[in-house]
Amino acid sequence: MALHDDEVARYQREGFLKVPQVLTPEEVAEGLEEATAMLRRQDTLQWPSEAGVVMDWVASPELESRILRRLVLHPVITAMAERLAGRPLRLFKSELLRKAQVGSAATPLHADEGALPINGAPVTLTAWVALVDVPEQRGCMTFWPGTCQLVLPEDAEALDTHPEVAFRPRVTVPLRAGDCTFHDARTLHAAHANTTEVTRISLATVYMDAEATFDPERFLYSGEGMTDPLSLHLKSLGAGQPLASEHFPKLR
Ligand SMILES: O=C(O)CCC(=O)C(=O)O
Repeated sequence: MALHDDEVARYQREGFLKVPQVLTPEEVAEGLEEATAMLRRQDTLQWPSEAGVVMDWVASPELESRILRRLVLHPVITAMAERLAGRPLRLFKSELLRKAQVGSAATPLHADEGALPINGAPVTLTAWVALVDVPEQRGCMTFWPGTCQLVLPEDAEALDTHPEVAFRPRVTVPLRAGDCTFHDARTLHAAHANTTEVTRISLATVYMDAEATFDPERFLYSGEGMTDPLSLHLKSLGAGQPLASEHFPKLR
């Protein structure tokens, strides 16, 4: 399964792309079973908001699970990521996301770039893979096409008050289990709350330019007591150091 040139051109213009059925039904079933067990068993990190918990997640699930590692470094998904980026990439991080049924909060409008401690990286992108069906009412994502080309303030919480964003068209992208969206780290996106009886489970993996280096200024986690393996490793790095250790394997 490969991307067409017009899909790559659309991604470069709009900053996001939906690709149906990047996973087979068997991969979805196996991944969902593993993900469900992991989310039940492990402590999770949380994104709180005034309206409630946006979602919670297991950081770097690929370190604990051979099955999820296969999805994080899935040959079809990583080949598409490199095609969209137009350059060699490394894994930066992966998160196993859960948006709880009834009672979760919407994911606020934001772009990822300001929260990623990566510089020297012309390209950073996320593959967001649905492990259950994600219609609008289960919290599918909405993207603001072309915002990857805008220079916007870093304050994500304030972005929706900016008219240049408020009056731009947006695209809401429901996904079937096994579908994937790719989005550029500068593309504005958000997601609805999950108002269904089914938990939204997905795997979001961030890939970065193979030459990327560490930018501690953007390391939001530092000093916040984060103890997951990736955060501990990042805390050991100096400014400008290449993100090239075994934590960040090249995709090929
Ligand atoms: O899953 C969500 O609701 C938001 C995910 C997100 O912001 C991301 O993957 O960059």
